[in-house]
Parts: sequence; C-alpha cells; structure tokens
Amino acid sequence: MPTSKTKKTQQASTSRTRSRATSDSTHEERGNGGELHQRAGGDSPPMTTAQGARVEDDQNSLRAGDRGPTLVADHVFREKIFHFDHERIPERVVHARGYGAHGVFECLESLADITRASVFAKAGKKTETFVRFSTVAGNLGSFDLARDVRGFATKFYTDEGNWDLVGNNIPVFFIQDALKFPDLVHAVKEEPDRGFPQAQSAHDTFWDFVGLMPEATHMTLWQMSDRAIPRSFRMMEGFGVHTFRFVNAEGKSSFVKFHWKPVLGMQSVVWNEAVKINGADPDFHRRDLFDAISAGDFPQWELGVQVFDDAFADSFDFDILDATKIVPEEVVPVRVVGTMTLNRVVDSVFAEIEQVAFMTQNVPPGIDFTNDPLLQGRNFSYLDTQLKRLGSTNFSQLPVNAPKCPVAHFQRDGHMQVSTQPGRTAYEPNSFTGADRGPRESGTDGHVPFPAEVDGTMRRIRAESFSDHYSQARQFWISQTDVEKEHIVAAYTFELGKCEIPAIRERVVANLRNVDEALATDVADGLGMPLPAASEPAAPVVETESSPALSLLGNAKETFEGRKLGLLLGEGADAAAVKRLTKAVDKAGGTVEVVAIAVGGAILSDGSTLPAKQAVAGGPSVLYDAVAIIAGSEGGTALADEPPARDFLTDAFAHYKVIGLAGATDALVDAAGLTGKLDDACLPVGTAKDCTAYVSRIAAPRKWDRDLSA
Ligand code: HDE
Repeated sequence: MPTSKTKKTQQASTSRTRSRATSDSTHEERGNGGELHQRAGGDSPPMTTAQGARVEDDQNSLRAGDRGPTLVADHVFREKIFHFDHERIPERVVHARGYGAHGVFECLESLADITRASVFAKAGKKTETFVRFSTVAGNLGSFDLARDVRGFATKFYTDEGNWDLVGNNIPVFFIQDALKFPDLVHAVKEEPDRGFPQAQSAHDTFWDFVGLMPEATHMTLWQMSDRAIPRSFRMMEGFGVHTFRFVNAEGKSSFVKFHWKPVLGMQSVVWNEAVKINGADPDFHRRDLFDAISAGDFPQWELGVQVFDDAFADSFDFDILDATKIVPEEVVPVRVVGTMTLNRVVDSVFAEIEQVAFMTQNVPPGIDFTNDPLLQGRNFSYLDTQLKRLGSTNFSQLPVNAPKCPVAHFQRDGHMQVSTQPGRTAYEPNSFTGADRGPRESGTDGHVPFPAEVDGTMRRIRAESFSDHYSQARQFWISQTDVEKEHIVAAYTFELGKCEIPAIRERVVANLRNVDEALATDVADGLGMPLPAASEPAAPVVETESSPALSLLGNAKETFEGRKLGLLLGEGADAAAVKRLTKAVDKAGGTVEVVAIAVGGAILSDGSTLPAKQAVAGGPSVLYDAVAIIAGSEGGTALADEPPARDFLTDAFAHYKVIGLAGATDALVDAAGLTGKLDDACLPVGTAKDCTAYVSRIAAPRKWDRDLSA
C-alpha cells in the first residue's frame, strides 16, 4: 500500500502531467505516439529505477534536441536496457521445458520402523512441496506433446532439510552408467551440424545410439508406448527410478523404490492427436495444469514405496543397482504411504519454475543412496548444473530453493549473497561464545551415511549382473494390451521411418528380435524391410511372467473427472439439451468447453446467446477427451460448410473418442465422410435419458476397437 506521503506525491505528479498535456500537447503527442498515458494515480505503485529513484518519464530517452542523439547521461535508460540484456539464463541442458506448482505432502502412516526421515514420522504430518514437470529433449520453447519421457521432480521442504525426489514418468532409464549420459543427450538433441530436429527422438543419431547400446532397449519400449504422450501431467505416474535406501533410527537399512500414482488415473493421447495438439496448443500441458489448479481442481498423487531387504534383492534375476530394471509390483507390492496435492500455481514462472534447482544429493536423514552408478553420477552433476544455470553458489538462497527449516553454516559470501551473516567467527573449531560462536555440528544427529561395506579392485567395468538387456523389455511387451502393442509397433515404425540410414533401422530391429519376434516382424513390415538376423544378446533372455501393472490401458480409471468435453454448437442448438449436458458433465467432475463457428458463440433455440471459449478453427477436437455436437433443428448445413467443423468430427472419430450428437447433424456427419459408419460410441445427447447414457459412456475408455477402414 502506498503511504499517505506517496499518495500525495502521486497526486502532485498527476496534476503536473495533466497540466503539461494541455500546455505542451505537441511534445506529449510526439513522445507517446499520440496516446496520453496515465502517469500516476490509482492503485499502481510508483515506478522507480532499480535503485529506488522515482521515474519521471518511461516513454522517452534523454536526447540532445528533439531529434538529436541519445545521451550517455541517461542512466535510467542505461539501467533498463542493461537489465533487459541480461534477462536470460542458460536453459537446462536437459528438461529445459517444464512447468511447476506448489503443493503439500501428507504422510498417511508412520514409517518410523523403516526410516527416520521426518517427512514420514507420523500419519497426518504435512510437508510443503514444489513440483516441476518437464519434457527431456526439447528446448525451452518447444511444444508439450513431444514423444518423450516426462520429468517429475519434487522438492519436499522437510523440517530436516530439502529432499529432492528427481524422477521421471518412466521407471527405467536408457543407460546404466552416468558416463554415457552426455552421449545419450547429444544423440537425442538436435543434430549438431544442422540444428534439427527439435524435441524429437525420431532421427538417425538417437536410434544409432540406441541400436549400438542394447541396454537402452527396455526404456525405448516405454518411450514408444503411450506413456510418452500423456494426456496431462495430472494423469501420469512418477518414479524415483533408482533403488534408494531407507535407514531407520537404529541404523537398519532397507531398499526402497518410489512411485507416484495419479488419483485421476493414467491417461494418454494417441500419436496423431499429439501431433495435432502441438499445432493447436503447444502449451497444452502447462495450460492444463494452470487451469486445473486455478479452478480449484487440485491434482493429487499417492506416494507409494516398494520396500525390500538385501536377501530379497539377491533373489532377483537382475541387479537392483541397474536403473534399466524395475521391481515388478506383483513381486513387491507398492505400499501407499502419502498423498501430494498441488494447490498453488506460481506467481512468477521465472522466479520459481526456471530458478528451482533440484539435486538428487538433497536427501534428509533416513533416506540414502545405493551404488547405482547412474545415481552416483547424478549426485555429481546436479550441483554443477545449478552453478552454470543460476550463476552463483548462493542459489540455495533463492526463495524456491531455500529450505524452510533453520539453516546455519560457515559457508560465506560469494556472488549474490543475500543473507547478512552475523558473528565474529567463520570457522570451526573456535573457542568463542554466544552469538560469535556460530553453529556447531551435533556429533550424533544429521545425515549419517549408511555404513555400507565397500571393497574391490579399482577398474572401469560394467558388472556382469547388468548384462541382461532384454528380459524386462520382453516382460513390458507381453504385459501390454493388444491396442497398446499396436501403438508401440506404430511408434517404432514412425520413428525408425524418420531415420535416413537403413543400417540404423536394421540394427534396432535386430535387437527387437530379442524382445519379441512379432514385435520385430511387425516393425520390419511397417518399414517395408526384410527382417534382419537377431543380434547376439549379452545374456540369455529369461522368460518372465507378465506384469499387469505395466499396462496403462489395463489400469485406466473409469471416470470423466478432471477431463474436458468439447461441445460444438450450431445455430439454434437446443438450449435445454445444452444445459442438461453441461450440468451432467459438471456433476461427473469434468468441464465443458463451448466451441462454435465464431468465438462470439451460438444463438440457442431459446434465443439466448451462449458465448464460446473457442472458435472451431482454434478449438479442434484434439483438445478434448470427448466431444458432443449439438446442431440446430433444421439443416445443420452451417456446420457442414465449415472445414474446421468437419475436421472436429473426423478427428474425434479417428481418435476413437466418444461422440455425442443432437439436432440436425446428418449433413455434418456426411461431410465428415462418416455416413453409415457411426458406431455404439457415437451416441445421441438430445434427451435427458440420452444425456445420462452419454455421460456414463465418456467415463469409460475410448472406442479402441472402432473400425477406421474406408
Ligand atoms: Fe537428470 N539432469 N540426469 N535424470 N533430470 C538434469 O539438472 C543427469 C536422469 C531429471 O525440473 C539436469 O537441473 C545425469 C535420470 C529431471 O529442474 C542435469 C544423468 C532421471 C530433471 C541432469 C541423469 C533424471 C533432470 C539438467 C545420468 C530420472 C529436471 C538441469 C546419470 C530418475 C529437473 C538440471 C527440473 C535434470 C543430469 C539421468 C531426471 C544436467 C548426469 C535417470 C526430472 O544435472
């Protein structure tokens, strides 16, 4: 609030501006492009320089003469442009494009028997969090629906220091050793001699790397599945990926894998839809998260843990230190121990989402590392990257990074030190007392590293226990539904089809033969190439049971909650039907977005005008989970004559969506080429009974067995 003194100054300057505008109107008009700006008053705070000096004129730089050169003496201009020139910081080398929100984690049961981490101390305990979701390969300005892994990084501001669980929405990784990370990233990013493709793995260098590194095969199956094109951040799982340790107060360690399960259930889009969403709304995921939280529809995840001991770990066919492997949920069930609710959007994308610094090495007492070589490498990398991006060792003082518990140490000074560090000593031991003494170690408490025995000969080596690259890839494949398998085949075919070098395609398909013959054959057929000889696996492929938990569609939740219906209206649409449908969808927890030929809306049967959120040209059906079209009672030709309205219906049909129809829609159905093809997922929505049946159908899966043949 401005003080009364400032208010007075504002009034004075307003009247001065006014009188100048009248007395010297030529000067004002030339300076302001003919518009007179309100220079002060209202609730606006007074504009100042960064040094706090009041700015008198923010429209004109200081000149010698009306048309003369700008003067170096213009420190206001110099300061403004100086700051602008330095606005950008380096984007993240990976996971550059992301979006985040604040939330709260609530512990559901005490885990004190297995971990002394205070965040899990007792049921009902709440800890503030900040989450950043991201794509991996694309640059900051890339589109949201790239086929890519999604980052799912959570900062828990615990009362014993920050815990960063820096995970992904896929539980395995491409490589086993952090030394290969720069190669992987260089392979997937734009090719260095041409600067494209952007945010795509569908190119030669990525698949060349994958073909030559069979350990990546398992992850590529996940990446080619619909998990890599999620419908929403709110509808995807998250995984800590590595095996971590829980350590309890007695110092006993257990292994643990972390899982986030979305309360809204998992959902993805189909590839053709993803491609079109990227054009229609490149910000689809960030907008979705922002809109949901702003509307009070707070997304939630359950935090689950898989906990097992050394003996159990030894019983697995694979090495729990190998990040290309999962622990099947059927073998070690996921125990839900907490929920996280995202309940606050950021105030500043830059200050929070861009400046948040996640680091795998941020663990509180009770959570510890294992010797997973990928995790060990990450513990090096994340500190370095923050210094590069944020430019100062004091990045942990930025509000989004600062712990919410007391911080006291002898680390001093440095660029952009914002805390005044009091006291006479900055070293220890010291023999001072009182405020001059400074902080002291506890001697008993704190993060005591788990005393794991370490022994061995120093060598650059990959453990023999890491050599099976195909058994779990096969397990993932056999755990998918037929529809999911078709999508995986189509994705490999698309991606490899973008590779220009035939040998690269062949090598990948040769590796896929070790996963499944049908998969390899279908991909080879799709590419129109002969099936190459299978590559030689480094370890025999072990036949495993399928793991139903690995299927996305098999675990889809039957609900329309958090989903969006696109309601395309023609002129004269039945007002009662529109009202009924909107109410029913709202009751089901979804939202309705009205689409019309013009954004001004449609005139309904009762003469009222319902404004649209989108004109159909800007609101294609790919933006919605289900669609309904309510035309007027006569003709309906207006919609049929609009190419975007035809596409709205054609695409919804091709993307297996449930379609509601009311009013005279025959002409549109015909124009969309669908006469005689509408199936049992194309339902009437005109009457109350129709509406009920339709709303219960949109909660169920898409019409996956739809006949799309001509
Ligand atoms: Fe990262 N990773 N990573 N990563 N990672 C980064 O840190 C790295 C890996 C993940 O929203 C960087 O702040 C190495 C696995 C997420 O701010 C960098 C290795 C997993 C994010 C880095 C890996 C991840 C990052 C770039 C191989 C899933 C975004 C910017 C050993 C468990 C965090 C930054 C955010 C970001 C290094 C592999 C997840 C360079 C060396 C495995 C979600 O430090």
